[in-house]
Amino acid sequence: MSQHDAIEHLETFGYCLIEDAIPAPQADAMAEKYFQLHRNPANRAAFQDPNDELYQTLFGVVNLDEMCWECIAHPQVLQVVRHFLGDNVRLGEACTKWVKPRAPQGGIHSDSTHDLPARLPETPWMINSIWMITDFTVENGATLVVPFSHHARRRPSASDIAESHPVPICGRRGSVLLWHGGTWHGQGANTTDDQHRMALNIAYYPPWWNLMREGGHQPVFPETFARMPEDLQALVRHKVAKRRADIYEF
Ligand SMILES: O=C(O)CCC(=O)C(=O)O
Ligand SMILES: [Fe+2]
Repeated sequence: MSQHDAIEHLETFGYCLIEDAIPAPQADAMAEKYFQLHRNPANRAAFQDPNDELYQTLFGVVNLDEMCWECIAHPQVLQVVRHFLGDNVRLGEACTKWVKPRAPQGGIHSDSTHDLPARLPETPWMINSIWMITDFTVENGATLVVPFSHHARRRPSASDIAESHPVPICGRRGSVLLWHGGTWHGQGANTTDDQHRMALNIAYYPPWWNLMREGGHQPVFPETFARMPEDLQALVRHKVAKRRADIYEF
């Protein structure tokens, strides 16, 4: 898909898929590392919900792994993201999301809308992305998306969810799915007994967004920042700190 087609697809349907944005062997190396990071008890404090065994989100990956840096600053992705959010986009957070065998489907939701009015803004406030670190399949918990739902300009109600038809976005590892923050979506159920879905989730916001309001996000440590290439530094310089409490409100 060309950049132009990707932008048009996201505008129309609320999401787009960029296939094979990194080679599969690179995704495999990342998968090995991310399963290790999730299994390391030292990282449990950075889980979104330490009590959810079957669906684990690990925040602060940017400090734990350098392989994700290339994804955060990926030129093809940034071109799409900048079209919607402007040149001075910022990284919200990069986190890994592991859907384990027998994990139930997640709730269908829109992203980062807790501070927004019921009638959501026409201007996009966030573009989210999820890198397929393992292949995404219908069975292993591929992300579900409700096409066109960003045009509704509201959070999905219970009846919206009951009446909507989420579609799983499947793809080879190394592919990346992008969506508008207002697009209704959620993680799929993993109906297998032995297949693990690993993803790298990277959220981008415009410079006017109050990132301090995002729960669970971790700072980029100064020593991490110092090692980064300049194009990546430009995306994260607003969230450099030694401790989470120094820059986030909760
Ligand atoms: O894990 C998934 O497939 C979806 C995660 C999600 O809802 C998000 O990253 O906003
Ligand atoms: Fe989400």
